[in-house]
Amino acid sequence: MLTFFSENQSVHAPLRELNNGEWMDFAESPARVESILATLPKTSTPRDHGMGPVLAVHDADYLAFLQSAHDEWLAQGREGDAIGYAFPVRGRRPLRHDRIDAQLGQYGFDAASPIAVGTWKAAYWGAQAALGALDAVIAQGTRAAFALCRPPGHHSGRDYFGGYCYLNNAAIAARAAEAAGLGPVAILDVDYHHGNGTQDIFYEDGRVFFASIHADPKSDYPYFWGHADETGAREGAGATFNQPLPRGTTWDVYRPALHKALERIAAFGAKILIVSYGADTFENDPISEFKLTTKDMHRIGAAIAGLGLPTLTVMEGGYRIEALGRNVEAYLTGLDAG
Ligand code: SP5
Ligand code: ZN
Repeated sequence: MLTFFSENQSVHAPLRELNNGEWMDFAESPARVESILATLPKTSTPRDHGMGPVLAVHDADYLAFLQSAHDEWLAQGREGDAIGYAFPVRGRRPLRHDRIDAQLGQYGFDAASPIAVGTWKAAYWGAQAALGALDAVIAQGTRAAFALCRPPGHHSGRDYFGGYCYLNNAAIAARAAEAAGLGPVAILDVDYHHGNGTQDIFYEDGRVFFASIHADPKSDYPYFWGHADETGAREGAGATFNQPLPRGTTWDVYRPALHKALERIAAFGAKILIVSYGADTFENDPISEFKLTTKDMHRIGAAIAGLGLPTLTVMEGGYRIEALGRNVEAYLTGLDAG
């Protein structure tokens, strides 16, 4: 499988995150990439596609904030990683703030996604990895390609970060695919957590279908999105398909949901598929509660390949580092075997 990754992505290394009222080691660590790279034969460095494709998804003020946030944090006398702690209740009028804490609240939606010294550079190159993998699907006519995106992207919306995500790699690739005339695009999100950022970006867009299978937001992060009655709005009505599943989900519960999602994608008439792949559905994931095995990862890949669509996979979550490489490998092998 053609894989895209830039060493620049590893300069994002926050120290810790707030979890259940306590500090814990940052789960989305650079070691994740080492585990995955160890199982992949060879990776390509993406070329620089510039800011154009990023601006096609994200708000310009938000991008300016992301680029300067850590410098601003230091300039305002702080040390270490920038973390917000005050978030405006929805409906407050949008004020322009100079205070870094206010900006972190304005653009972030949780206290678990620090902005560290290398965050912008890593996020930028993570998005470039997605664009490089898309190039491979387009130009070289490859049926499947893999973008080893890190940091992940699916929790990031047009003008917000959260859930370890700063730029929405899947959405950036989807817009670029549309611009290249490859649409209609479908995005299938199989990370344990609901892809709220991706959903938001395409919620009123009927040309991009978004299907997600995830832990029920009644019990799990990100809580405020991902419920089954969120099905899209306006032109996007009917083009969002959420299947929340209970904690403890095993393959016998997951499989029918996956097939339903694939049926809907086929019925939509997608010509290209982007998969947001998270290995945090794994039975031993430290922050998640599904019970899928490494063998099930292979089955997910094979079922997706059954659609017969050109497929770009972007990496999202997965935090059991010792097993992460094997899980990604199993998924990609399944995708290749079809
Ligand atoms: C890309 C991605 O997978 N982001 C996930 C972000 C989750 N952040 C907060 C999760 C809180 C989980 N707390 C459970 C602790 C179990 N010991
Ligand atoms: Zn996740």
